[in-house]
Amino acid sequence: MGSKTILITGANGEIGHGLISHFAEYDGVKVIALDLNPLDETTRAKCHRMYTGDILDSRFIESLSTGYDFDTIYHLAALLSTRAERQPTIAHKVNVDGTLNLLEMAITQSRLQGKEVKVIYPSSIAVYGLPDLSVKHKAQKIKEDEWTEPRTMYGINKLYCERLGRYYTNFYRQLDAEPMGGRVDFRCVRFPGLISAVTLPTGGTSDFAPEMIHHAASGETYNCFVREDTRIPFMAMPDGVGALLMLEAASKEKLTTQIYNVGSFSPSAGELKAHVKGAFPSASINFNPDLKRQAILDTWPEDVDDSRARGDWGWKPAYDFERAFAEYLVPAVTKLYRSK
Ligand code: AKB
Repeated sequence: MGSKTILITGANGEIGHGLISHFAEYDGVKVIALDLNPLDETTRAKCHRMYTGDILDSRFIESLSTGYDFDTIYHLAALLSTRAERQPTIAHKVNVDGTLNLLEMAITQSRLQGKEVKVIYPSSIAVYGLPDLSVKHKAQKIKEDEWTEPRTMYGINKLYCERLGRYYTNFYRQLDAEPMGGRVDFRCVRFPGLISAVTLPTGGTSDFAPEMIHHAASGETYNCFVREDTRIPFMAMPDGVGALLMLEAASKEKLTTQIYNVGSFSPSAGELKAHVKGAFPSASINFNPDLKRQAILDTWPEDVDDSRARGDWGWKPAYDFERAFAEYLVPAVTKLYRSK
């Protein structure tokens, strides 16, 4: 992989942990981790340096920039969709102003180093907004530029930040008499709901899938907050981490866009329940829809068309629905709760 310095914001989340473990295997790679909360000792030991700080603190971000020459910034820090709906102004600050601070830092870094700095950004299926269920059913796998009419603060934030990323790459300060130099190479994947066997997400609307699996493994009853026929795309966490790494590694000439859908499997909540019951027969799962959260999920697509990612940079998930359960989720969650 050669030597490089990588900044990871939101490093304490599950994607951050996955990236840190991956990069720890390469001698020349220095990871600088940033999060509001300190990392556990084992994860911290895999980083060159860990900073506890806020992406909204532009002085702090500037001071990071003077200390390192970053080749790539993985900007993961965000407030997820349900939480963002409850605290919209805070979400806007973290999700938008935080991203702006990081893009500004990337452009400064790029100028100082005289080369492009990559910004890898996880967006979400929340950028889509289908008007009603019949359109959702008819639309099936939707393409990147279809139905981008988000109805949530989080979806709006993500869509806008995708556009900010494009602006910083293609049109930054386009009226300046002299080009200032410095370019950001912004690359983004739109994630489906991610399911981790190790941690439970907080504050997302796709959380019903990981919650159902973790409750079953821990022997707790789960009152699922969606209808049984709810269908949105999901992905096993290792594929989520893999998608970001593949997109970072892709050669620029092959990229025909900066924003890529990535898909994996797309079960209904009822099909999820059947799989969970197959693995944990005594699991107690009831459907008790929260109509407001349900309304958000009804605007998200049933599935995404990820042919651009497949064609441009060879995207292919390692885990389909069966394999995700059999080889990743069930063994790992069983182990997790056995040891608790
Ligand atoms: C959420 O539900 O907010 C996220 C997402 C689909 O982006 N998991």
